[in-house]
Amino acid sequence: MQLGIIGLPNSGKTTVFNALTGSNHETSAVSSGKLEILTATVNVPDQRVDQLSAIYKPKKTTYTSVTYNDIGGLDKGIGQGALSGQLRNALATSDGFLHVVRAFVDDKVPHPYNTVDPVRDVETLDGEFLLVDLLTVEKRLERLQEELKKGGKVDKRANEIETDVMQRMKACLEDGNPLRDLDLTEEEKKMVRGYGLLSLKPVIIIFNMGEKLQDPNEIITYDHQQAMIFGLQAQIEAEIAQLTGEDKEMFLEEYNIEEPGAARIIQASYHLMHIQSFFTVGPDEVRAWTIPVGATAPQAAGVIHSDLQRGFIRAEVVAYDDFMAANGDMNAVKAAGKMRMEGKEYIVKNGDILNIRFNV
Ligand SMILES: Nc1nc2c(ncn2[C@@H]2O[C@H](COP(=O)(O)OP(=O)(O)OP(=O)(O)O)[C@@H](O)[C@H]2O)c(=O)[nH]1
Ligand SMILES: [Mg+2]
Repeated sequence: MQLGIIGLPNSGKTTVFNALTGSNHETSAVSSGKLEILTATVNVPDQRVDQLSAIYKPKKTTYTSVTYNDIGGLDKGIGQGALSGQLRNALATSDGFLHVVRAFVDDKVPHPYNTVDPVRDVETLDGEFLLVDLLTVEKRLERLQEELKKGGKVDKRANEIETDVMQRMKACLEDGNPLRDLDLTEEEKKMVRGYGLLSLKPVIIIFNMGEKLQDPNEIITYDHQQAMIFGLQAQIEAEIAQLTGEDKEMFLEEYNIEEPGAARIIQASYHLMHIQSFFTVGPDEVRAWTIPVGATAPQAAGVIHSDLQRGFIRAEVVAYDDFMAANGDMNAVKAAGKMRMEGKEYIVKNGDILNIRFNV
Protein backbone atom coordinates (compact mmCIF):
# COMPACT_ATOMS: atom_id res chain seq x y z
CA MET A 1 0.00 0.00 0.00
CA GLN A 2 1.33 3.40 -1.04
CA LEU A 3 0.14 6.38 0.99
CA GLY A 4 0.97 9.87 -0.21
CA ILE A 5 1.44 12.56 2.45
CA ILE A 6 0.21 15.81 0.92
CA GLY A 7 -0.56 19.30 2.15
CA LEU A 8 0.23 22.97 1.70
CA PRO A 9 3.78 24.24 2.34
CA ASN A 10 4.84 24.21 6.00
CA SER A 11 1.78 22.29 7.18
CA GLY A 12 3.98 19.65 8.81
CA LYS A 13 4.11 16.90 6.14
CA THR A 14 7.69 15.94 6.84
CA THR A 15 7.03 16.00 10.59
CA VAL A 16 4.10 13.61 10.05
CA PHE A 17 6.30 11.47 7.79
CA ASN A 18 8.86 11.27 10.59
CA ALA A 19 6.16 10.41 13.13
CA LEU A 20 4.81 7.60 10.96
CA THR A 21 8.09 6.10 9.85
CA GLY A 22 10.43 6.82 12.75
CA SER A 23 12.67 8.68 10.30
CA ASN A 24 14.56 11.74 11.27
CA HIS A 25 14.39 14.00 8.24
CA GLU A 26 15.06 17.64 8.70
CA THR A 27 12.03 19.90 9.03
CA SER A 28 12.32 23.60 8.74
CA ALA A 29 10.37 26.75 9.47
CA VAL A 30 11.31 28.10 6.07
CA SER A 31 9.13 26.11 3.76
CA SER A 32 11.15 24.77 0.93
CA GLY A 33 7.91 24.55 -1.09
CA LYS A 34 10.22 22.33 -3.01
CA LEU A 35 9.40 19.31 -5.06
CA GLU A 36 10.98 16.63 -2.95
CA ILE A 37 9.63 13.18 -2.35
CA LEU A 38 10.74 11.21 0.68
CA THR A 39 9.91 7.52 0.84
CA ALA A 40 9.95 4.96 3.64
CA THR A 41 8.40 1.53 4.04
CA VAL A 42 7.39 0.39 7.50
CA ASN A 43 5.83 -2.70 9.02
CA VAL A 44 2.16 -2.52 9.86
CA PRO A 45 1.95 -3.03 13.61
CA ASP A 46 -0.49 -5.85 14.40
CA GLN A 47 -0.85 -7.27 17.90
CA ARG A 48 -2.37 -10.42 16.47
CA VAL A 49 0.85 -11.15 14.61
CA ASP A 50 2.81 -10.48 17.82
CA GLN A 51 0.60 -12.99 19.65
CA LEU A 52 0.81 -15.65 16.95
CA SER A 53 4.55 -15.23 16.83
CA ALA A 54 4.81 -15.61 20.61
CA ILE A 55 2.92 -18.92 20.34
CA TYR A 56 4.72 -20.42 17.32
CA LYS A 57 8.17 -18.94 17.98
CA PRO A 58 8.84 -19.19 14.23
CA LYS A 59 12.19 -18.66 12.53
CA LYS A 60 10.69 -15.65 10.83
CA THR A 61 7.85 -13.24 11.51
CA THR A 62 6.60 -11.12 8.64
CA TYR A 63 4.24 -8.19 8.98
CA THR A 64 2.51 -6.50 6.10
CA SER A 65 4.02 -3.20 5.12
CA VAL A 66 2.97 0.24 4.04
CA THR A 67 5.01 2.76 2.07
CA TYR A 68 4.72 6.44 2.94
CA ASN A 69 5.67 9.10 0.40
CA ASP A 70 6.13 12.64 1.67
CA ILE A 71 5.12 14.64 -1.40
CA GLY A 72 6.36 18.22 -1.11
CA GLY A 73 5.67 21.01 -3.56
CA LEU A 74 1.86 21.16 -3.74
CA ASP A 75 0.29 24.59 -3.56
CA LYS A 76 -2.31 26.84 -5.15
CA GLY A 77 -2.08 26.77 -8.92
CA ILE A 78 -1.55 23.07 -9.53
CA GLY A 79 -5.15 22.91 -10.75
CA GLN A 80 -4.28 25.34 -13.55
CA GLY A 81 -2.06 22.76 -15.11
CA ALA A 82 1.06 23.62 -13.11
CA LEU A 83 1.57 20.05 -11.96
CA SER A 84 4.93 18.63 -12.97
CA GLY A 85 5.20 15.13 -14.36
CA GLN A 86 7.04 13.85 -11.32
CA LEU A 87 4.42 15.22 -8.93
CA ARG A 88 1.58 13.97 -11.06
CA ASN A 89 3.13 10.53 -11.08
CA ALA A 90 3.71 10.48 -7.31
CA LEU A 91 0.07 11.42 -6.74
CA ALA A 92 -1.33 9.01 -9.32
CA THR A 93 0.51 6.00 -7.90
CA SER A 94 -0.75 6.60 -4.36
CA ASP A 95 -3.48 4.26 -3.13
CA GLY A 96 -4.68 6.95 -0.77
CA PHE A 97 -3.69 10.29 0.73
CA LEU A 98 -2.85 11.63 4.14
CA HIS A 99 -3.70 15.29 3.79
CA VAL A 100 -1.86 17.28 6.46
CA VAL A 101 -3.35 20.62 7.49
CA ARG A 102 -1.84 23.05 9.89
CA ALA A 103 -3.89 23.63 13.01
CA PHE A 104 -0.99 24.57 15.31
CA VAL A 105 -0.22 28.15 16.16
CA ASP A 106 3.45 29.06 16.32
CA ASP A 107 4.76 32.51 15.42
CA LYS A 108 8.11 31.04 14.53
CA VAL A 109 6.60 29.03 11.72
CA PRO A 110 5.28 31.20 8.88
CA HIS A 111 2.07 30.18 7.14
CA PRO A 112 1.96 30.59 3.35
CA TYR A 113 -1.33 32.51 3.65
CA ASN A 114 -0.32 34.28 6.87
CA THR A 115 -3.09 33.09 9.18
CA VAL A 116 -3.76 29.64 10.62
CA ASP A 117 -7.09 28.47 9.20
CA PRO A 118 -7.28 24.71 8.74
CA VAL A 119 -10.76 24.71 7.17
CA ARG A 120 -9.65 27.16 4.47
CA ASP A 121 -6.53 25.07 3.85
CA VAL A 122 -8.50 21.83 3.45
CA GLU A 123 -10.76 23.54 0.93
CA THR A 124 -7.80 25.07 -0.91
CA LEU A 125 -5.99 21.84 -1.71
CA ASP A 126 -9.25 19.92 -2.20
CA GLY A 127 -10.29 22.56 -4.72
CA GLU A 128 -7.02 22.22 -6.62
CA PHE A 129 -7.47 18.44 -6.78
CA LEU A 130 -10.97 18.86 -8.20
CA LEU A 131 -9.58 21.14 -10.90
CA VAL A 132 -6.81 18.69 -11.75
CA ASP A 133 -9.42 15.93 -12.10
CA LEU A 134 -11.73 18.14 -14.12
CA LEU A 135 -8.93 18.76 -16.64
CA THR A 136 -8.30 15.03 -16.89
CA VAL A 137 -11.99 14.22 -17.36
CA GLU A 138 -12.55 16.95 -19.95
CA LYS A 139 -9.53 15.80 -21.93
CA ARG A 140 -10.79 12.24 -21.89
CA LEU A 141 -14.27 13.30 -23.00
CA GLU A 142 -12.74 15.14 -25.96
CA ARG A 143 -10.80 12.05 -26.89
CA LEU A 144 -13.90 9.87 -26.74
CA GLN A 145 -15.71 12.32 -29.03
CA GLU A 146 -12.83 12.30 -31.51
CA GLU A 147 -12.79 8.51 -31.54
CA LEU A 148 -16.46 8.42 -32.48
CA LYS A 149 -16.00 10.99 -35.25
CA LYS A 150 -13.12 9.08 -36.74
CA GLY A 151 -15.40 6.09 -37.13
CA GLY A 152 -13.63 2.98 -38.33
CA LYS A 153 -12.98 0.27 -35.80
CA VAL A 154 -14.37 2.09 -32.75
CA ASP A 155 -16.23 0.04 -30.16
CA LYS A 156 -19.32 2.23 -29.98
CA ARG A 157 -20.78 0.52 -26.96
CA ALA A 158 -17.58 0.85 -24.90
CA ASN A 159 -17.28 4.47 -25.96
CA GLU A 160 -20.84 5.15 -24.85
CA ILE A 161 -20.35 3.52 -21.47
CA GLU A 162 -17.18 5.42 -20.73
CA THR A 163 -18.64 8.70 -21.95
CA ASP A 164 -21.50 8.22 -19.53
CA VAL A 165 -19.11 7.65 -16.60
CA MET A 166 -16.99 10.65 -17.59
CA GLN A 167 -20.04 12.88 -17.84
CA ARG A 168 -21.22 11.86 -14.38
CA MET A 169 -17.76 12.56 -13.06
CA LYS A 170 -17.66 15.94 -14.73
CA ALA A 171 -20.98 16.92 -13.16
CA CYS A 172 -19.80 15.73 -9.74
CA LEU A 173 -16.61 17.80 -9.97
CA GLU A 174 -18.46 20.86 -11.23
CA ASP A 175 -20.73 20.60 -8.20
CA GLY A 176 -17.59 20.86 -6.08
CA ASN A 177 -17.58 17.28 -4.86
CA PRO A 178 -14.77 14.72 -4.89
CA LEU A 179 -15.21 11.71 -7.19
CA ARG A 180 -15.26 9.44 -4.13
CA ASP A 181 -18.80 10.69 -3.55
CA LEU A 182 -20.05 9.17 -6.80
CA ASP A 183 -20.22 5.57 -5.58
CA LEU A 184 -18.92 4.13 -8.84
CA THR A 185 -19.32 0.39 -9.31
CA GLU A 186 -16.22 -1.80 -9.19
CA GLU A 187 -16.40 -2.13 -12.95
CA GLU A 188 -16.57 1.62 -13.46
CA LYS A 189 -13.67 2.12 -11.08
CA LYS A 190 -11.62 -0.35 -13.07
CA MET A 191 -12.49 1.49 -16.27
CA VAL A 192 -11.08 4.80 -14.99
CA ARG A 193 -8.22 3.43 -12.88
CA GLY A 194 -5.57 4.33 -15.45
CA TYR A 195 -6.32 8.07 -15.34
CA GLY A 196 -4.89 8.71 -11.86
CA LEU A 197 -7.92 10.68 -10.70
CA LEU A 198 -6.97 12.30 -7.41
CA SER A 199 -10.31 12.91 -5.74
CA LEU A 200 -11.23 9.26 -6.27
CA LYS A 201 -8.64 8.13 -3.74
CA PRO A 202 -9.51 7.66 -0.07
CA VAL A 203 -8.18 10.38 2.19
CA ILE A 204 -7.38 10.89 5.85
CA ILE A 205 -7.23 14.56 6.71
CA ILE A 206 -4.70 14.98 9.48
CA PHE A 207 -5.08 18.09 11.58
CA ASN A 208 -1.63 18.86 12.91
CA MET A 209 -2.70 20.08 16.34
CA GLY A 210 0.65 21.08 17.84
CA GLU A 211 0.60 21.25 21.63
CA LYS A 212 -3.12 21.66 21.95
CA LEU A 213 -5.12 18.49 21.51
CA GLN A 214 -8.67 19.11 20.41
CA ASP A 215 -11.12 16.98 18.47
CA PRO A 216 -10.81 18.29 14.88
CA ASN A 217 -14.41 17.29 14.22
CA GLU A 218 -15.30 20.31 16.33
CA ILE A 219 -13.44 22.49 13.84
CA ILE A 220 -14.60 21.04 10.53
CA THR A 221 -17.58 19.21 9.08
CA TYR A 222 -16.38 17.05 6.23
CA ASP A 223 -19.24 15.19 4.70
CA HIS A 224 -17.64 13.04 2.03
CA GLN A 225 -17.24 9.35 1.25
CA GLN A 226 -14.10 7.41 2.08
CA ALA A 227 -12.73 10.29 4.10
CA MET A 228 -11.78 10.68 7.73
CA ILE A 229 -10.69 13.51 9.97
CA PHE A 230 -7.85 12.82 12.33
CA GLY A 231 -6.08 14.84 15.01
CA LEU A 232 -2.36 14.34 15.45
CA GLN A 233 0.26 16.09 17.56
CA ALA A 234 2.80 15.63 14.82
CA GLN A 235 5.85 17.15 16.43
CA ILE A 236 5.35 15.30 19.70
CA GLU A 237 4.64 12.05 17.88
CA ALA A 238 7.74 12.52 15.72
CA GLU A 239 9.81 12.80 18.92
CA ILE A 240 8.12 9.74 20.41
CA ALA A 241 8.81 7.76 17.23
CA GLN A 242 12.53 8.22 17.93
CA LEU A 243 12.20 6.52 21.32
CA THR A 244 11.97 2.87 22.29
CA GLY A 245 10.97 0.77 25.31
CA GLU A 246 10.41 2.46 28.64
CA ASP A 247 11.26 5.94 27.41
CA LYS A 248 8.53 5.62 24.86
CA GLU A 249 5.97 4.37 27.39
CA MET A 250 6.79 7.26 29.71
CA PHE A 251 6.42 9.82 26.98
CA LEU A 252 3.13 8.41 25.75
CA GLU A 253 1.79 8.51 29.27
CA GLU A 254 3.00 12.04 29.87
CA TYR A 255 1.15 13.29 26.80
CA ASN A 256 -1.86 11.13 27.45
CA ILE A 257 -1.51 9.31 24.14
CA GLU A 258 -3.14 5.89 24.33
CA GLU A 259 -1.88 4.55 21.04
CA PRO A 260 0.76 6.17 18.82
CA GLY A 261 -0.65 7.96 15.79
CA ALA A 262 1.22 5.66 13.40
CA ALA A 263 -0.82 2.63 14.47
CA ARG A 264 -4.12 4.54 14.50
CA ILE A 265 -3.53 5.98 11.05
CA ILE A 266 -2.67 2.59 9.55
CA GLN A 267 -5.82 1.06 11.02
CA ALA A 268 -7.87 3.88 9.60
CA SER A 269 -6.24 3.48 6.17
CA TYR A 270 -7.05 -0.23 6.09
CA HIS A 271 -10.62 0.58 6.94
CA LEU A 272 -10.91 3.33 4.33
CA MET A 273 -9.33 1.25 1.61
CA HIS A 274 -11.47 -1.77 2.30
CA ILE A 275 -8.52 -4.05 2.89
CA GLN A 276 -7.87 -6.52 5.68
CA SER A 277 -5.35 -9.10 6.87
CA PHE A 278 -5.26 -12.86 7.07
CA PHE A 279 -2.51 -14.98 8.55
CA THR A 280 -0.45 -18.06 7.84
CA VAL A 281 1.27 -19.79 10.75
CA GLY A 282 3.88 -22.48 11.34
CA PRO A 283 7.30 -23.17 12.82
CA ASP A 284 9.06 -21.56 9.84
CA GLU A 285 7.07 -18.40 9.51
CA VAL A 286 4.17 -16.48 10.99
CA ARG A 287 3.00 -14.02 8.43
CA ALA A 288 0.31 -11.43 7.78
CA TRP A 289 -1.04 -10.82 4.27
CA THR A 290 -3.25 -8.11 2.84
CA ILE A 291 -6.37 -8.75 0.76
CA PRO A 292 -9.37 -6.66 -0.28
CA VAL A 293 -12.47 -7.11 1.84
CA GLY A 294 -14.64 -9.59 -0.07
CA ALA A 295 -11.75 -11.64 -1.51
CA THR A 296 -12.37 -15.37 -1.84
CA ALA A 297 -10.15 -18.14 -0.46
CA PRO A 298 -8.49 -18.80 -3.86
CA GLN A 299 -7.82 -15.07 -4.26
CA ALA A 300 -6.20 -15.01 -0.82
CA ALA A 301 -4.18 -18.08 -1.80
CA GLY A 302 -3.03 -16.20 -4.90
CA VAL A 303 -1.55 -13.44 -2.75
CA ILE A 304 0.75 -16.06 -1.23
CA HIS A 305 1.67 -17.65 -4.55
CA SER A 306 -0.03 -18.00 -7.92
CA ASP A 307 0.45 -21.79 -7.75
CA LEU A 308 -1.71 -21.89 -4.62
CA GLN A 309 -4.52 -20.15 -6.45
CA ARG A 310 -4.18 -22.24 -9.60
CA GLY A 311 -4.11 -25.55 -7.76
CA PHE A 312 -6.48 -24.53 -4.95
CA ILE A 313 -8.39 -27.46 -3.47
CA ARG A 314 -9.65 -26.11 -0.16
CA ALA A 315 -8.68 -23.93 2.78
CA GLU A 316 -8.46 -24.91 6.41
CA VAL A 317 -9.78 -21.88 8.24
CA VAL A 318 -9.51 -20.92 11.89
CA ALA A 319 -10.68 -17.55 13.17
CA TYR A 320 -7.98 -15.75 15.12
CA ASP A 321 -10.28 -15.29 18.11
CA ASP A 322 -11.15 -19.01 18.20
CA PHE A 323 -7.46 -19.83 18.09
CA MET A 324 -6.70 -17.55 21.01
CA ALA A 325 -9.73 -18.84 22.94
CA ALA A 326 -8.15 -22.29 22.68
CA ASN A 327 -4.92 -20.85 24.08
CA GLY A 328 -3.20 -21.20 20.75
CA ASP A 329 -3.51 -24.99 20.65
CA MET A 330 -4.49 -26.12 17.14
CA ASN A 331 -5.50 -29.59 18.40
CA ALA A 332 -7.87 -28.04 20.90
CA VAL A 333 -9.27 -25.86 18.11
CA LYS A 334 -9.94 -28.98 16.01
CA ALA A 335 -11.46 -30.85 18.97
CA ALA A 336 -13.82 -27.93 19.54
CA GLY A 337 -14.90 -28.12 15.90
CA LYS A 338 -13.57 -24.65 15.19
CA MET A 339 -11.45 -25.61 12.21
CA ARG A 340 -13.47 -25.37 9.02
CA MET A 341 -12.82 -26.76 5.56
CA GLU A 342 -13.82 -24.11 3.07
CA GLY A 343 -14.07 -24.27 -0.70
CA LYS A 344 -13.62 -21.91 -3.64
CA GLU A 345 -16.59 -19.70 -2.78
CA TYR A 346 -15.48 -18.89 0.76
CA ILE A 347 -15.14 -15.18 1.50
CA VAL A 348 -12.11 -14.71 3.74
CA LYS A 349 -12.69 -12.77 6.95
CA ASN A 350 -10.44 -10.33 8.72
CA GLY A 351 -8.08 -12.28 11.01
CA ASP A 352 -8.63 -15.71 9.46
CA ILE A 353 -5.73 -18.12 9.89
CA LEU A 354 -5.50 -20.02 6.59
CA ASN A 355 -3.85 -23.22 5.52
CA ILE A 356 -4.25 -23.69 1.79
CA ARG A 357 -4.52 -27.23 0.40
CA PHE A 358 -3.46 -27.25 -3.22
CA ASN A 359 -2.24 -29.46 -6.00
CA VAL A 360 -0.36 -28.34 -9.11
N1 LIG B 1 4.89 24.23 17.10
C1 LIG B 1 4.80 23.23 16.22
N2 LIG B 1 5.56 23.27 15.13
C2 LIG B 1 5.44 22.25 14.24
C3 LIG B 1 4.57 21.14 14.45
N3 LIG B 1 4.69 20.31 13.40
C4 LIG B 1 5.59 20.88 12.58
N4 LIG B 1 6.05 22.04 13.08
C5 LIG B 1 7.07 22.93 12.51
O1 LIG B 1 6.60 23.46 11.29
C6 LIG B 1 7.66 23.62 10.37
C7 LIG B 1 7.30 22.93 9.08
O2 LIG B 1 7.22 21.54 9.31
P1 LIG B 1 7.55 20.50 8.17
O3 LIG B 1 7.24 19.16 8.69
O4 LIG B 1 8.89 20.74 7.61
O5 LIG B 1 6.44 20.94 7.11
P2 LIG B 1 6.29 20.51 5.59
O6 LIG B 1 4.86 20.51 5.29
O7 LIG B 1 7.05 19.25 5.35
O8 LIG B 1 7.00 21.73 4.86
P3 LIG B 1 7.50 21.83 3.35
O9 LIG B 1 7.92 20.47 2.92
O10 LIG B 1 8.63 22.77 3.39
O11 LIG B 1 6.34 22.35 2.60
C8 LIG B 1 8.92 23.08 11.05
O12 LIG B 1 9.62 24.14 11.61
C9 LIG B 1 8.33 22.18 12.13
O13 LIG B 1 9.20 22.07 13.22
C10 LIG B 1 3.80 21.12 15.64
O14 LIG B 1 3.04 20.17 15.92
N5 LIG B 1 3.95 22.19 16.49
MG1 LIG C 1 8.57 18.81 3.96
